Amino acid sequence: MATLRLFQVFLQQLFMVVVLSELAVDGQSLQVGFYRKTCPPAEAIIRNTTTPYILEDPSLAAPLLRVQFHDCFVRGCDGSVLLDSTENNETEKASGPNQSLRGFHVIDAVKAAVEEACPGVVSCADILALVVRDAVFMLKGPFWEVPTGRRDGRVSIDSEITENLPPPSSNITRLKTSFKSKGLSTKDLVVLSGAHTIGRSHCSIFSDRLYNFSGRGDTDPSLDPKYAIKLKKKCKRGDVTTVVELDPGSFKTFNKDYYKVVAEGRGIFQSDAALLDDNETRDYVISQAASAVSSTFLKDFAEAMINLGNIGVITGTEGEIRKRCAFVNF
Ligand code: HEM
Ligand SMILES: *[C@@H]1O[C@H](CO)[C@@H](O)[C@H](O)[C@H]1NC(C)=O
Ligand SMILES: *[C@@H]1O[C@H](CO)[C@@H](O)[C@H](O)[C@H]1NC(C)=O
Ligand SMILES: *[C@@H]1O[C@H](CO)[C@@H](O)[C@H](O)[C@H]1NC(C)=O
Ligand SMILES: *[C@@H]1O[C@H](CO)[C@@H](O)[C@H](O)[C@H]1NC(C)=O
Ligand SMILES: *[C@@H]1O[C@H](CO)[C@@H](O)[C@H](O)[C@H]1NC(C)=O
Ligand SMILES: CC(=O)N[C@H]1CO[C@H](CO)[C@@H](O)[C@@H]1O
Repeated sequence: MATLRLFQVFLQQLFMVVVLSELAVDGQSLQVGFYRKTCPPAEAIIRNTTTPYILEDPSLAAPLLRVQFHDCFVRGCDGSVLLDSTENNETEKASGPNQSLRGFHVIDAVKAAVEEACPGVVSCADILALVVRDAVFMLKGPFWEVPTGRRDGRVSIDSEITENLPPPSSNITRLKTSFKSKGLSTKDLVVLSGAHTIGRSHCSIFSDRLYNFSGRGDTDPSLDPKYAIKLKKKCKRGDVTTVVELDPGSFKTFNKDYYKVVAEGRGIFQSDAALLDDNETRDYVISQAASAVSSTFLKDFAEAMINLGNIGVITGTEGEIRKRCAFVNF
């Protein structure tokens, strides 16, 4: 009898230890509704300010989504991509014109509106994550609750982009390694690549695939030959200004059509085509391409965006809450 009671006490204590240590971990991680007490209207202000921008120009949703990807892969989701260069520092944004990141004016406007209601409370890193969620939803994408509580970093360095973001010429091994190094799974890779259901690319980024794939004036054999002819008509050699849709016809609608594009050998980047070179990613591509209305893609994407948004976050008293998203506080 006594042994049994002892055992029960032991179990109870073990349970408490587990619960307490989970609470401790929770203290450092993000939570849905982090601003519920400190800035109740935050999420409504963010949505209300974002909406008219996307209504007026739906094509802004894509670059904003891409901005979050770049933010989270370089130094974690700490708003580092939002910082302007200074006299002494070329920031991540500095490679903006080349990488064609845009939509920063939306973030800055949203931040100004939030600051008016609750000065110094809501981080730019959180604002970016919430704006992206709202923008994707407006393009008929999924809705997801965004865990918040991120703080803003004070460092942003242009040269960190190359080592942290996989280039569009990446093969599947490189893509998987890159995502794994950020704590993301192979499933996250294939699901998040589905972001290429919206938006566009400059011809210059993939023109090697059309005109000089292996340095012998050839075309990438993994690209559907008929599609290659079409692309060559749009993208002449040396063209650095023209853009083409990543998912032609639905570049303003967030849906699973990207996987059909990839399955047909029409993915724009080698990194898109590479999803056919691994059995797990290929299975996903093929099944999404084939599935009719009952696709799991939107639900999968919502989950993967939460994983993306968790990368390397800083919380608690680390970092700061920026007053303006393009500048660190004095
Ligand atoms: C898997 C590795 C990835 C590679 C190599 C890659 C590469 C690229 C490149 C080179 C562009 C074209 C840029 C331009 O010419 O303007 C692009 C566009 C885009 N990417 Fe990715 N990307 C990847 C993953 C992602 C992820 C994870 C997301 C978001 C979750 C994303 C969202 C987008 C969007 C929305 C666009 C269109 C941007 C626009 O219309 O301005 N990409 N990507
Ligand atoms: C946001 O917009 C809705 C609908 O127009 C309005 O009812 C609500 O009061 C607004 N909220 C804030 C915080 O601006
Ligand atoms: C500027 O660069 C230096 C050295 O690379 C770094 O320590 C500093 O934090 C950077 N400042 C910003 C705002 O990124
Ligand atoms: C994939 O790319 C990496 C790095 O770019 C390279 O080292 C590797 O050899 C490539 N793998 C294959 C199978 O081509
Ligand atoms: C094709 O690539 C090769 C090897 O990188 C390079 O030497 C050659 O100049 C390129 N040709 C053109 C037309 O760009
Ligand atoms: C991928 O292929 C390998 C070997 O062919 C197999 O062991 C593995 O189970 C496959 N994985 C998936 C997800 O199909
Ligand atoms: C960092 C980088 O790629 N910079 C390039 C941006 O684009 C201009 C013009 O095409 C190039 O001269 C830079 O080298």
